[in-house]
Amino acid sequence: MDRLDSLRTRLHCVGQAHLLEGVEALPPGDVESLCRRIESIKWETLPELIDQYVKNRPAGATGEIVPASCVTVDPECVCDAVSLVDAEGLREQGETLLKEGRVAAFTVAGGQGTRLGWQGPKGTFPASPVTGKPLFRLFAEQILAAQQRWGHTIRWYIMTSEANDTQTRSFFLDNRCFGLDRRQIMMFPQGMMPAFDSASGRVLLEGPGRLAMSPDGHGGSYRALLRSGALDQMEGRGVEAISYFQVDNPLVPVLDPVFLGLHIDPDLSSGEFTSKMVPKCGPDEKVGVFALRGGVPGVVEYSDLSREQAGAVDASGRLCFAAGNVAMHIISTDFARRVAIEGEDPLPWHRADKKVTWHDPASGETHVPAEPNAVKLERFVFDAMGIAAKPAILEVCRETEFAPIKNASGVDSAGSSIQLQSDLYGGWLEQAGVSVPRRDDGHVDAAIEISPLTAMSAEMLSARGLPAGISPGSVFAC
Ligand code: UD2
Repeated sequence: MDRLDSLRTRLHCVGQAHLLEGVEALPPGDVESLCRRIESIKWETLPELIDQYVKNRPAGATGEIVPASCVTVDPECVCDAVSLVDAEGLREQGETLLKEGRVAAFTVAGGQGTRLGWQGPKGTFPASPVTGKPLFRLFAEQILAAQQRWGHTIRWYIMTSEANDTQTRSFFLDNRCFGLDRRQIMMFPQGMMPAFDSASGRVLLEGPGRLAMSPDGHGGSYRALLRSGALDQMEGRGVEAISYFQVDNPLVPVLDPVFLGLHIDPDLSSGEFTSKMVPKCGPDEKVGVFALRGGVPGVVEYSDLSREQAGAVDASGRLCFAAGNVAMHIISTDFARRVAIEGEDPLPWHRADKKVTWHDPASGETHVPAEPNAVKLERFVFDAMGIAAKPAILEVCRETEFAPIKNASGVDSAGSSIQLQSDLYGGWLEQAGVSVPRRDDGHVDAAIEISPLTAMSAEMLSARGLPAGISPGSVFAC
């Protein structure tokens, strides 16, 4: 009873006493998990957050925005905002990091994947064009290939969430970790945040004794890396650079030596936070863009760009705000630790208005809202860019690195991703002398898949054992 009384007092002080209403009627197991959940939340910090982000809409960021400067290794991509750097020099530096085991792979896989409508962790989604390999297997094969190439074990960290942690672990065990050593993989769940009633700021219950909670955004990864002991483990094993990527992109280069080389080049970067971008394919593409706001670098979400800003072009006709965020970053372990512990709130929260089914403890009724009734708060990983002394941004080629699977159909769906993967691998086969069928629109007219264990680039694909040609509408995997 002491425990409940002390929680009641704590909640009362912050206007959330309703959460323990009717608690006496709950089975003891439910009371225990409710208490544990309540104890996991820093209630003292909530009134200010609720005032700032829930009851009031945070004022939009102020300050003029200007395009961020980027670098490229492709002379054809050079323009006012993008300058040329030497690929070979950077590759050599990055390869040294890989050979010395100073890099870890890090996948953020805690999201709920609601847009895709897949029942299960997104990483279990069958993503490759011919054999339907799940996203996690595709990343694992890249890690295996990288280990063979650079001769060092590469540790893989995966951030899950409460909702998918158990399923994700079982999937890896059922698949024997896709050939990796179980000990080189570490999974940890990210933090959770309560959902708030938009009008009152009260934390919502999703059912009797159960708070409505959701993951705290990929920006929660800094704290999750620290709390889970992942950062300590990395540093103990000499890892200095974290290669961060999202779970939704089957083409992501998990470990890119040129990108790593840029990150540690003292002339080009402070070695804290380095990002990749691809030029937006049009003003309406729904990706955030790298920009400086009031002189501070960061990502401006597409929804925060005005129509004029999104459509503005420079003298050469190129979009001014073109640097699309593909969510690939290199983060140093030192920097991640600093962001995780710096002050109370080093990163801002972002508000999302959502429909959340809620239980009223006073009436015992459950309400299913027709309109958004709740606010969820998330942090974004790239907001730490503004804390880095000199973040660098590398322009890369969309066709070789970006084919995300986010939606059930249309743009950024499994269908569009499979076409993009086939287009890329078809191009590799053509470079190796294979005749590949193409439709009038230029897309490859076949499903083609090349495992990272066979080749990680066109140059690494040997013509030996390849067919002379592929028939239209057929499938080919190697
Ligand atoms: C993200 C970027 C967008 C663009 C795009 C490129 C944000 C806010 N926007 O949009 O600018 O670059 O990607 O593909 O990032 N995740 C977690 N925990 C969470 C929330 C997300 O692990 O609490 C993971 C999720 O599993 C996924 C990734 O973060 O791997 C992206 O999350 P998203 O789907 O919310 O972001 P998206 O695709 O709208």
